[in-house]
Amino acid sequence: MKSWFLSDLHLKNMQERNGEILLRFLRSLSSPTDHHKKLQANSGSESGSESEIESKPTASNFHEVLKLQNEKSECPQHNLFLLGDIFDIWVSDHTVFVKEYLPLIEEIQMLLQKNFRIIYFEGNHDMHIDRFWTEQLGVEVYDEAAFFKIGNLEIRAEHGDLINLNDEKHLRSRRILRHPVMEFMGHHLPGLFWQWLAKKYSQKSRARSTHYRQQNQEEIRQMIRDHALKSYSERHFDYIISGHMHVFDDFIFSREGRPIRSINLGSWLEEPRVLQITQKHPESAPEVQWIDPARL
Ligand SMILES: [Mn+2]
Repeated sequence: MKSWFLSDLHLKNMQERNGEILLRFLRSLSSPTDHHKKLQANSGSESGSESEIESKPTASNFHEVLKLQNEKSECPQHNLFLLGDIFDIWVSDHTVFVKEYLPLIEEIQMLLQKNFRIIYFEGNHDMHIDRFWTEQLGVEVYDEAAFFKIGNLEIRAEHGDLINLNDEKHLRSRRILRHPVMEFMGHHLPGLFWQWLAKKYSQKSRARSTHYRQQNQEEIRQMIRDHALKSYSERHFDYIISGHMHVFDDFIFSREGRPIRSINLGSWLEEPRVLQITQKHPESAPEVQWIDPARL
């Protein structure tokens, strides 16, 4: 069984580079055979020997996905975790979003048909999405941290917008946007209105937050780790995985002689990245890999 985690693509449309990279990645999950063929074709045209090709993490990943697909009875279900802010804006079930991101929706449907479990955490750019993603697609949607048992691992997953408790501006807007009145407006005001509103604010806030992140990388990393420790004291886990902060971090600390891993997925705006956790047998140690989906 494999589980993949990704977040913070902030896709404006499917034509942008990360949109294409995401589609290619999802296709590699739903039909690994085609990609395997393509890979073989590529290896023929490249000057590198087969062993060099084999040494690329993406290539070996394909072989494994392929193997797993062939042994379907042993791995009834893979998990895809979308940890929020996948889109620059998605509110409720408005047609404007469904149309804009249709190729992605179709890939998601394909994966669901192939018995993938898809879990979507709302971020601060995708809100009240269950009306489409759960009711029409069948994706599990969460708007706060949740725990998952994957093999022998206990995983806490969340978008991560509660990591920085000093960001009062964000916390206030989170409260407002999740208020029942706003939820009502989210469902009833036209999608075009939300798209317009998001465009209006996103450029300004992105420029500001990018600057802040560059200046405060170490401080942000510390926040991510502090949040992991605090969360662990509330309820134990093996991994905590989040996004939102746009600062990649993969850190292991130890509690009661047991390793605890704190991961922040960073953002595709800096670098496309997918976390893959492979559990060959329920009791075996998990294999953790970072996949560069741009190389698929
Ligand atoms: Mn966010």
